[in-house]
Parts: sequence; structure tokens; C-alpha cells
Amino acid sequence: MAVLDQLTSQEAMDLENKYGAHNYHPLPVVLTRGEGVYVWDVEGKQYYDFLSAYSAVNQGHCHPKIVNAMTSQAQTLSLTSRAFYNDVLGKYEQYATSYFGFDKLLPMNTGAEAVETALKLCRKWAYEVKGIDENEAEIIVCKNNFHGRTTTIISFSNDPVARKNFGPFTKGFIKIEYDNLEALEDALESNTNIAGFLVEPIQGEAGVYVPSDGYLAKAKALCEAHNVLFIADEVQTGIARTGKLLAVDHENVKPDILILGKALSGGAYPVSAVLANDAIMNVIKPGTHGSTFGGNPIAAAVAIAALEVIKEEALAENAETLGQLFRSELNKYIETSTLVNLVRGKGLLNAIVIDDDEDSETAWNICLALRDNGLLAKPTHGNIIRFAPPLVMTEDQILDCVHIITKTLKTFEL
Ligand code: IF1
Repeated sequence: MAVLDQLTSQEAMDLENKYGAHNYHPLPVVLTRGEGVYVWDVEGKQYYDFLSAYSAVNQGHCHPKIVNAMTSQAQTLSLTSRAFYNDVLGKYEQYATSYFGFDKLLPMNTGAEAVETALKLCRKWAYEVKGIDENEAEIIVCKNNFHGRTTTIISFSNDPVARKNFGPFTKGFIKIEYDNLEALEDALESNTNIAGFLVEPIQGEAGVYVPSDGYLAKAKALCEAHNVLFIADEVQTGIARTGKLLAVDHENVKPDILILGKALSGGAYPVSAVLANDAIMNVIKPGTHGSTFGGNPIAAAVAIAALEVIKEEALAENAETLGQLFRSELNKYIETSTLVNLVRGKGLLNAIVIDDDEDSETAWNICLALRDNGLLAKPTHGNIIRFAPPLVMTEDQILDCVHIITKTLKTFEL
């Protein structure tokens, strides 16, 4: 067998199982091609993609404009490292800072790296601007957060699977309940060494948990009153997914530090970034932080194209409209369902909650049946299924998807 011979699904899965570390439990489907809202498996079956690579592929699979930017830059200059300037990074930084309304951008590659960058930036600001004594800074985080997989980030996770036997852990984090302003206020007042508050505007991994109206705006105001940086992790919620450019835009909140990843490249390439104004970002000096690949010309060219697509195709507006339609159609079904308790979400980041235990197999089995019916989704817990299609959907397509989902759910009703 030549290395690049076309594999059957079974062969491809066997290879991953035998030669790859077992750090995932994928749905058994082997994809070979994607275009827009669709992906195809190696046997040629077509599916709606309702995961969008965890919201990285907001612009749709293989968007021609993004692919074009990537291939043409790849043929010109791919990587210089930051030891030298390149002629694309500055253009990207100018474009993205004006796009999101910040003075400066610090380019990284993955979401976790960008979160790490934001934490380092926040701590440095705390010591050098706010005046906290060295090594005393604390950052407030939320229970049931998901911010990535690095040692420091899992240090403030409360997911036992993500943490078990990876210690010792990084200190300097205070964990409070999500969507609880009193808890935030208590934590802010608990000591004078609080540097920042790191929060997901909607908790994705927790099961698309949307906080109460006004939570983010009031949390931001509390942070301001305590001279504490409000750090928004919009890696998953950002870039049109929730029906606005950023999820914090629903409450007109401007974070002090903004973390982006995933759809910043439309899924074509790992591109992440941290944005902040000069009063914060200027604590970063040569040598204090960096990355070989961060800000490389391909990433810069891809990110410009990916951000342009969001505006040109009005994807935030489309996510808002189709999201409302999706939830209202599913709610019609849920009214008479004994299987599904509710649908929740914003824009095209939604989840249904199944009336079963968190550690049940129901959501997984429903996802297998959805796959058989031509739609790919993934459980976030045993009883929650996330629905996050690419934002380039049409109304007809989303109604077709609602049909597939309700038809499938019906077969699980008691
Ligand atoms: C995996 C979830 C999504 C994120 C937020 C940072 C990162 C992520 C808010 C890190 C990453 C991922 C990674 C993925 C599963 C996943 C996820 F199910 F855990 F919640 F998207 F829904 N901040 N989210 O959601 O970004 O370093 O991965 O680029 O397989 O671990 P990354």
C-alpha cells in the first residue's frame, strides 16, 4: 500500500488507533473533503458539518478566498520568524486592530497559546502598571471553564479528566461560579492583588451555557471599579459565531484583553491573537514573549482574508437570523418531546439538553444516528449535543438540518 493510497474508513480508523496517541474518542466517520457547510467521507457520503471544527470553520470549509490567500502566500514567503520583519504582518495587525477596535495585536497560533499570552500580559500589567507586589497577582476564573490544554490552563480547570495526574499546578488563580456577580464582587474584594478576570462570554464545553442578560456588562463594570482587567476568551464565541462579531458585543462590552483563535483563520491554518490597548500591551518588550510561527506571513494573509469574508458575506447577521430560526423550529419539536428538555444558545452556537444523566450514552447514540442521517455533531457531555454549523448556511439548508435532527430525535423518544 502506498502511503497516499485512498483508505477505507475502517483502514483510516485502524491506523489512527494503532499509531496515534489515544487522546480523542472521535465519532466513527472519516472525512476526506469539505466545501461550505458540507463534508464528505471516504466512501463519498455527504454530511452537514454541525461542529465546524469547534467553531473554527465559521466561513465554511475551503472558502475559496481564504484558500487563495493561503496558497498564494505559501508560494511567496511562508516563515521568517520574528527575527526579521515580513511585509504581511504589519498589514494584518493594522487591519485586525481597526476591525476589532484595539491599539495593538500580539499574534500567536493556537487558542491555548493566546490564553497563556493573555495571562502573562495581565500579570505583567499588574506588576508594572497596577503596582501589585511581584508574584502576588491573582486572576479570577470561572468554574467549568474551558480555555485550553497547557499546564497553566488546566491548573484552573475543574474537569478531573483534563487535570488528573498532570500536576503540580500553577498558582495564582481564584475560581468562582460562572454567571454569578455576587461571587465576582466577593472575589474582587477578597484582596488587593487581583489582576484580571478571565471569562468565556458563553461557556462552550460546559454545554453552551449562556449567562444571564447583563452579566457580562455588569462584570465588566465591577472589574473597572476595582482596576482589574476584563479578559474575554472569544476563541470559540468570537468572529460572528453568536450573531455578532464578538459575543461581548451583545452587551456592548469592550474587554481590556481580547483573545481570538479558531475562526480567525476560517479553519485553514492555526492563527490566534491577543488584542489590547497600548496602556496594557506596551508592558510587552522585546524578549518577554514570542513564538517561532506567531505572525508568520501565511497566518497573516489567511487571517486578513478570513476576516474580510465575515464582513463581505455578512456572516454575523446570517448567524443571528438562522440561529433564531433554528431555535424556534427546534422549540416547536421540544414542546411535545419527552426526550429533549431544551435548546439554548446564541446565533449559531447552540445545544440541546437531553433528558438523561450526564454520564449516559444517549447523546453519543443520537450523534451516531445523526451521522447515519447525514449530519455530524458531537456531544459535550453525555446528555448535551452542541450544534454549531458553518455560518455560510442558507435558510433552506438550516430547515433541512432541522428536519434531519427532529427526524432522528423522534426515533429516540420513549
Ligand atoms: C479540543 C470544547 C470547543 C476554547 C476556548 C481556548 C481554547 C478553546 C473558549 C483553546 C478550545 C476546543 C479545543 C478542543 C475542544 C474544544 C471545545 F469542547 F472543549 F469546548 F471548541 F467547544 N478557549 N476549544 O473553546 O484553543 O488551543 O484548542 O486552539 O479538542 O481540546 P486551542
